Amino acid sequence: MCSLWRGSLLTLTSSLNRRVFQCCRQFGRSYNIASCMPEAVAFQGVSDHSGLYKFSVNESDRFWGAVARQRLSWISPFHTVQNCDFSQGKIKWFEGGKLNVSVNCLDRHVHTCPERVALIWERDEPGTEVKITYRQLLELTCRLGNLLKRQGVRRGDCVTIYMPPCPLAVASMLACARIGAAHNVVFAGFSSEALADRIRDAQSSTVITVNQGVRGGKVVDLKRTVDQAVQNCPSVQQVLVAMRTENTVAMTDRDVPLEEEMMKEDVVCEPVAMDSEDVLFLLYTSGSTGKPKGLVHTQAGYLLYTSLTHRYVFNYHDGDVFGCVADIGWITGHSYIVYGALCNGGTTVLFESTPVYPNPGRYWEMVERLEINQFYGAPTAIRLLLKYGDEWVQNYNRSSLKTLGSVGEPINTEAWEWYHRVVGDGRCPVVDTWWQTETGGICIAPRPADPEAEIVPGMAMRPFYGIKPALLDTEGEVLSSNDSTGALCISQAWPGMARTIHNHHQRFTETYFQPYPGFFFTGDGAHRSKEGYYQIVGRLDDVINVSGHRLGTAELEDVVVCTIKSHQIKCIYIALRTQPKTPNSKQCRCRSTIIIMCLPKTRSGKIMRRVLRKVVERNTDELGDLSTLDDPDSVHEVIRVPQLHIDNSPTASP
Ligand code: 6R9
Repeated sequence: MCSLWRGSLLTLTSSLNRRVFQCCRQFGRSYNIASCMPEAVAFQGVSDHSGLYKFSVNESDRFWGAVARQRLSWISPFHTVQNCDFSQGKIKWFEGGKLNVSVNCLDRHVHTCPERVALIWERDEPGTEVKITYRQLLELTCRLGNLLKRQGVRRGDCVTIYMPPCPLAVASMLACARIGAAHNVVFAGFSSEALADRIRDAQSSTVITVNQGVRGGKVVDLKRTVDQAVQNCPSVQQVLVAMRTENTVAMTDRDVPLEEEMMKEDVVCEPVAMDSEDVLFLLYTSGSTGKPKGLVHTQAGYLLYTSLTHRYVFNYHDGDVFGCVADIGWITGHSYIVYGALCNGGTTVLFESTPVYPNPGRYWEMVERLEINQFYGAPTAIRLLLKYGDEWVQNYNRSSLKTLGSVGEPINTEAWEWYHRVVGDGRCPVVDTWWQTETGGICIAPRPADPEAEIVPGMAMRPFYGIKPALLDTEGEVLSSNDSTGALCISQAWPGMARTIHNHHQRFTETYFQPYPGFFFTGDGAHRSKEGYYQIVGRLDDVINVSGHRLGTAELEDVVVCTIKSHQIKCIYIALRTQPKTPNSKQCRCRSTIIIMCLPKTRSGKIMRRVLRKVVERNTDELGDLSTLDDPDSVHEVIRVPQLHIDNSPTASP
């Protein structure tokens, strides 16, 4: 443990009397509409969940207007709830309103419960967690905000943050929000080239990093990666360096020792009044062409949407400990570790380690030690842990768990069942949450719903309030009946959606609004069951047509994973030679390929399908941006691997 790190966090805070916060359940036990959402009492004719859902999509101005007034603290009120036009890619919410996101996430909770724990930093070394109260987090944020201002950061600038999950990373994000700067968090595992691309695209003059990261017992020289990156980034004038380990690193004139300098700053930093539609952050995601897209999220709508979904999808209540094990470098970390959770005054875990360090019991040992109530993780980790057997789970007390969440990929039935039966002892709802960087927050999930409403394994099921999904066929026609499969689109705007791609508004409209005019196109395919529940079948450019049935990779992988259990076979992938994408793109011959190999995965654990596709097409000179790959060597293995082709045209034999 670096004493400076822990010491500085503690000494940065003054001692206030410990106040016990009130853990009051807002709602009674009986099922009345207020137990769905208190605002709903004022919505005429709404008496149950399905009535509230219908109201939220049919009377979307009234719904979002009421919720925004109720749940956010405004400096000045908004005059227009929404002003959106999909044909131009124009999305504006709560115009006229002014607020500060950091005040909503910090100050207002400091007023009511200063000693409530805001962050539990679950450090790589098990059993060394650090708790930060709301009062302490506000102080860290203010000092950092003042330091950024002293270093010349102004409203409208964009600060790049290259840090592992830690309290100073969260304070850096909130400090930007406090002084009106945007942030651009880059996952602290990306290469220096990937980092440089994102710094240049965001035109950052300031980068915040740590000397070294610690993950799975290994020390990583993050500052060195930043040094390499900024050599090719003329915009960068300064690099703020926090100390995660005690090891000194070479500092140049450009570098600023973060803890030392923030100690000199005042603990009060006046929050800037921001317009609802000012930029809160950029977050880069890989596009299908391989060039990263800087998706832009703004202040009020994003904050409202993430806090509402955090509250109702996970059934989060005051006093609960929310354990999302994603990295803050992904949208899941932004929306549910930081903004949604803190806006709700929640206690949120920052997980620095890996699911298997020091052993495959890590998650569940942590659940026991921190008494986590909601656990939110990725199918890829669940599948990995499943292979190690039930004992690693059963060794620990998981009685604190109330809800289990899954995100990032389709969760196959076997993994879902194991998560539910073994991890949750069969008593916790499992919520498979579908959403994207572009959607800002969860759009489809089994909860909220009527109490006791069924949850079908491996299905995201129900649209959230204000989300109106639509399935469209390749001709661009809306599929109105149930039991149909098509391109998943969303028919009307919601406050959490991205506003543009940084510096590329045209690419934004082309990618999301032109494929199906009048709709937001998600790029995913989905099936709507007879009962009207949604099941995501995977990215649309991965959908293949087998004997007339459109099958997603999710379904195929599910079958293959269940059928083949050989230990020699590490991974199996089904790629294809088709692009049955949108009405505007040409339909190609459909040919699928099964490859047995190590999968090229992104650092967030997603299979990089576009790379596989290029390999299948023997187009290895055009692999595109590989900067997000976890192990670039895996691509060479893929290229070498023998391929088994299945041509699904009627005359071909496999
Ligand atoms: C939150 C996040 C978005 C893409 C999305 C889809 C896939 C996410 C999923 C899921 C099936 C789920 N995806 N959640 N597929 N079921 N529950 O992961 O954002 O990194 O932008 O990825 O991930 O394909 O379009 P992001």
